[in-house]
Amino acid sequence: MGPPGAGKGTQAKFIADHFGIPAISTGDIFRANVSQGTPLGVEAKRYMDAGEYVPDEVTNRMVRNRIDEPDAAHGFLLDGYPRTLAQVEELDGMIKFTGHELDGVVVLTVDSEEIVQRLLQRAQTEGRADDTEDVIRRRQEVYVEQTQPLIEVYKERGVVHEIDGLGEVDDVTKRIFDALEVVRES
Ligand code: B4P
Repeated sequence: MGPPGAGKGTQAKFIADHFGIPAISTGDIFRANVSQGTPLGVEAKRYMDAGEYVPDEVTNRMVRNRIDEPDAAHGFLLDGYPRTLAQVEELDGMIKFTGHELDGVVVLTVDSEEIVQRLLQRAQTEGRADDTEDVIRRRQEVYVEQTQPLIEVYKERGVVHEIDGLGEVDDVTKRIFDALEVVRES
C-alpha cells in the first residue's frame, strides 16, 4: 500500500521475483484492458482518467478471477489492492476460501510533493493519461479519503510494515526485504 507514486509498482516486481510469486497489480490489469479495448477496459478508463477508483464490484471480480489462476496457488503479492474497506472485506473472504493467510502488508511512505514530481516525470517518459497534475492531486485526495484509513485496520491485526519510500530504489527494496524476511523466519 501507499499513495500513488510511492513506488508500489516499482517495488512489487522485485518482491515478486525474490519470493518466486506473481505480482498482481490491479492498475496494470486495468491498463492492459484499456489498451486492448475490452468492456472492462472501457468501463475502467472513465474512472482512471479522472483519478477516481474503479467501482468495487468490478475490481473485486477481477482480483477474484486473477488469484484463481494456477500461478497464484502458492502465494501472491497484491499491488494496489485493497484500496477500500469493501475490498478489505472481499479479500478476507477470498483468502479464507483459498486457504491462504495474509503474511504482511507493506506500506510505503513518501512525502506528497516528492510524489507529484515523480509522477510528472513519469508523464514525460510513459505518457500515462492519469499523470497530469490535476489528476495526480485528485488521486492523492482519493487515497487519503478511501485508502489511508485501511492502514489502521491492518495495524490492528499486527501485519503492517511501514517502509520509508524515499531514497534510491535499491535502498527501498532492501528495507522491504529486511522487513519481510523477518516475517518469513517467524
Ligand atoms: P496504479 O497502477 O496502482 O497507480 P499508482 O497508484 O500511480 O501506482 P504505481 O504503482 O503505478 O506507481 P509507483 O508508485 O510504482 O493505479 C492506477 C489507477 O487504477 C487508480 O488511480 C485507480 O483508478 C485504478 N485502480 C487500481 N487499483 C484499484 C483498486 N484496487 N480499486 C479501484 N481502483 C483501482 O511509481 C511511480 C513513479 O515513481 C514511477 O515513475 C517510478 O519510476 C518512480 N519511482 C518509484 N520508486 C522511486 C524512488 N525510490 N525514487 C524515485 N522515483 C521512484
